[in-house]
Amino acid sequence: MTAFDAIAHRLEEQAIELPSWAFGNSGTRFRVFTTPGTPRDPFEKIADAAQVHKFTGLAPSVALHIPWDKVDDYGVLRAHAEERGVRLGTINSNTFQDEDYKLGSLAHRDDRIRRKAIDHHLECIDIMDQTGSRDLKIWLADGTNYAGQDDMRGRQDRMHEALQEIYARIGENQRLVLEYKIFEPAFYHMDVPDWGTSYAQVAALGERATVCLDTGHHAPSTNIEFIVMQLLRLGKLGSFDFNSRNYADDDLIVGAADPFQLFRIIVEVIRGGGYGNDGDTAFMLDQCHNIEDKIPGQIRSVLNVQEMTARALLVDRDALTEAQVAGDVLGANGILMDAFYTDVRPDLAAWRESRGLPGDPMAAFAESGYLASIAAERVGGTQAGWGA
Ligand code: LRH
Ligand code: MN
Repeated sequence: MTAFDAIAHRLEEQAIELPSWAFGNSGTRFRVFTTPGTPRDPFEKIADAAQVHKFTGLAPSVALHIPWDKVDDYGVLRAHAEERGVRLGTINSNTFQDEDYKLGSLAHRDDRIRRKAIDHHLECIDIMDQTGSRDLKIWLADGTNYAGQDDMRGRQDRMHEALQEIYARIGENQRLVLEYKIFEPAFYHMDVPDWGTSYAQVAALGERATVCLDTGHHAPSTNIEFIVMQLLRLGKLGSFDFNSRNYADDDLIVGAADPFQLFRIIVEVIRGGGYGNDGDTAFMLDQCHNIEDKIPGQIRSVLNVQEMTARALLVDRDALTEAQVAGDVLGANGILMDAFYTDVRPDLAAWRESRGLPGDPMAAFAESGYLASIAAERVGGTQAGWGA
């Protein structure tokens, strides 16, 4: 097996984008619980996100969601972020909370409603020009609840036309990433339900249109790393929304529910040339900390990704290929399992300290007293949430 020292330099290439909405309140239809000190605006969300980067060195950018993170001057927000050592990242559109979008947005039959949804995306690109963001991430809640409710073919064609107009506005150094999801909030069909549909739609747009893979958006027992392999093979894996789940789109901490799956996914990212400086696949988290503290939840999340990345980098590729060529079934599997079962935590702690970072970021953040200070400061106002 490869030694940790032989791969440590590759860990420098890791950058994981944090979702601004993970720092606000989130929940389920049953309850959205609150937490003292929860941010009340995008400035406070970014201040909290900057804490994650301060203690881990892993999270240099923050994704925004529009209109949840709408501000008067994005230049001021950008400066606020950069003063705290982070930058503004992916701009996420939102056509799933307006009354007009009850029966869809870009796939809607009504010209006025499609126009409204397209204009929202054009506004998001205007914001990208101000924030310096590269990616426009589009996730559509569009779909139907009952068979026959609408013509699925017509919806695909309308969505394609709308995406074409949006793509035409995407700048030279910008990308459109289309996220798919198998169900919810629609419960019969989603208009972008799987990687194949997202691929078909983005391939028809152009090279700066790619697929976003949210790890919580598949049917149970889907081999997600196979999809990762295929999208990298096709040159269309633009980004990940990392989280974990036991049942549906649970949006739990990445690696919490199934660390081995996270390991297998990252093995395919590395093998497929999508990791770090090798490729162009953005790593983003997309999670909701419904009951646990949000900043520690994000710190734990980026550390989980780093840990599984270190284990995946330890895979002895030459020995693995040799075993695969030889048809050595258990030998090949054993080589992968050796890497997965290697406890890299002590090496990672020492490696962090060698770079001036705390060996145990969770403990260091807890000792910083930051949570108590924001709980004391952030009194009054309205805590941020999904505004649903
Ligand atoms: C949809 C989704 C999408 C976001 C939202 C916050 O389930 O994964 O990425 O816009 O969560
Ligand atoms: Mn997502």
